[in-house]
Amino acid sequence: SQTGRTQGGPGSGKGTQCERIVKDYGLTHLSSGDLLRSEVESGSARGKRLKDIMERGELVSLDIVLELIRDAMTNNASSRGFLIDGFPRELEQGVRFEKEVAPCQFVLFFDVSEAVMQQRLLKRGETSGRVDDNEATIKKRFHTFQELTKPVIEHYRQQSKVVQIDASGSVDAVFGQVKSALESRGL
Ligand code: UP5
Ligand code: MG
Repeated sequence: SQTGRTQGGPGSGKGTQCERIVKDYGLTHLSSGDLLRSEVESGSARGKRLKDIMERGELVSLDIVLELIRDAMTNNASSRGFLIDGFPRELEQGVRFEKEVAPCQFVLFFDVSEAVMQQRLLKRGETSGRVDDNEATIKKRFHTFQELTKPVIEHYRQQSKVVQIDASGSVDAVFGQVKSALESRGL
């Protein structure tokens, strides 16, 4: 089955676009961030440690995320394809995931300025209850994205797997670009 990825900074609109994609293309959406947040909500001791890491805008260890995604894929084994959202966050994660779980066929990269991302996240923070939608953590998330995740996008760009999307417009405008990208890949 197909496995695509979404990439982009915090608040670039990955989750929002994934919801639209899933409706039209029948792929299974797996967000590593959402999987981590449900682990936190479970109230387990591990969840508590994860919450602290996410509150600092840092990355959760590779083994935990790998296991969560692998389990979610196993639970949806009959899917026609997976859209793995916001993952891998760093190179080593990507290399191991492709070797141990599934290769990556394409990457949708949602590109938008930090100013716009910050504005979106602060607005969401008014109601989301997310521990990381505040100015201090947003700054750290931007830093983590630049330092660790940008190189992942470059890695896939060298393999001609990246479709860069201007994610500054409306949800509909961005989805228009997503559709052309997916259709050009035969989806
Ligand atoms: N919005 C969306 N699109 C819009 C548009 N075109 N115009 C106007 N508004 C738009 O959108 C964010 C907000 O913007 C929403 O309110 C939306 O309505 C609005 P969303 O679609 O949620 O953006 P997304 O890119 O998905 O942002 P997200 O909050 O998911 O950012 P992150 O990538 O930082 O969050 P994630 O959940 O992936 O990770 C959280 C933390 O978990 C990380 O910081 C890290 O600590 C940990 N983590 C790992 O360690 N490893 C992982 O693999 C994953 C996460
Ligand atoms: Mg998201």
